[in-house]
This record gives sequence, C-alpha cells and structure tokens, in this order.
Amino acid sequence: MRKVITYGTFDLLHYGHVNLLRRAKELGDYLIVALSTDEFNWNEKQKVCYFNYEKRKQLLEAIRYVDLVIPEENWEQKVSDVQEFKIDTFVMGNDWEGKFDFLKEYCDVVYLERTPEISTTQIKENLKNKE
Ligand code: C2G
Repeated sequence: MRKVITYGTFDLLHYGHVNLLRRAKELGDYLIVALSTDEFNWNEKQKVCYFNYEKRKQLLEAIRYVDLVIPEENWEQKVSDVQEFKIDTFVMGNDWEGKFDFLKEYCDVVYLERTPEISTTQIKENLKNKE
C-alpha cells in the first residue's frame, strides 16, 4: 500500500485544497493529512483560523480522498511522521517548491501546481467587497 502525506491549515476549505488532496491521493492508496493545530497556526504561521482544529479536521475527514487526519504541531515533525507512518510520498503545493527537499532522504517529494485564483485571502476580500 503506497502511503502519501501532506500538510496544511486548510482553513476556509475550498476547491484549491480539494484539487490538491485529489491529486495527492492519485499518487498512492492511502492519504494522511497533517493538519496544522490552532497553536501551530498562530505561533508559527501567524494565521488566525476561521474554523478551529476540530472543525477543520471534521471537514477534511469528510473528503473522500482523505484516509487519516493527524495534528501538525511543529515544523520538525515531518521526518518522524514519514518514518512512523512509513510514507512513500510527501506532497505539497508548489508554493513550497524546494522547501522540503530534505525529505528526499526518506521518501519521494512531490510539489503540485497550486490551483490559481482561489485562496482564503481572496475569499475574505471578495466577501468584504460584497458588503
Ligand atoms: N493549495 C493549492 N491551491 C490553492 C491553495 C492552496 O494547491 N489555491 C495547497 C497549498 O499549496 C498546500 C495545501 O493546499 O499544499 C494547503 O494549503 P494551506 O492550508 O494554505 O497550507 P499552508 O498554510 O501553506 O501549510 O508544514 C507545511 C504547512 O503546514 C503548509
């Protein structure tokens, strides 16, 4: 069984995220999503999430491509995650191109094209303009 892992905040889940998850799943048979915790988002990514971790986890678990959701609590856990879950392929959108090449020692590393024109920031701005 080929296992794939990807990481992210996935807040205000949108079709760009789903496109990424669909293509990540196509690279194997089992997809794990390491979902950034609220603390990790705030402390490390300065992201304030609209939905908290539990709600974001619930949304991801409802996506047919996702087999398991685990917490992403720090930047350093990727190597141990890849080893612990016996991951074959690590996947990220290409806004992270090259940033995780150190994982090539442990698994395949694939950067997938981001879906253009959609982002949480874009959604928030569009909603504000509609007011
Ligand atoms: N994504 C995409 N297309 C978009 C928006 C996002 O393909 N229009 C991808 C991103 O490239 C990423 C995934 O969807 O691979 C999740 O996006 P975010 O939640 O923004 O992830 P990020 O905050 O970049 O967290 O340790 C890694 C970090 O946790 C990544």
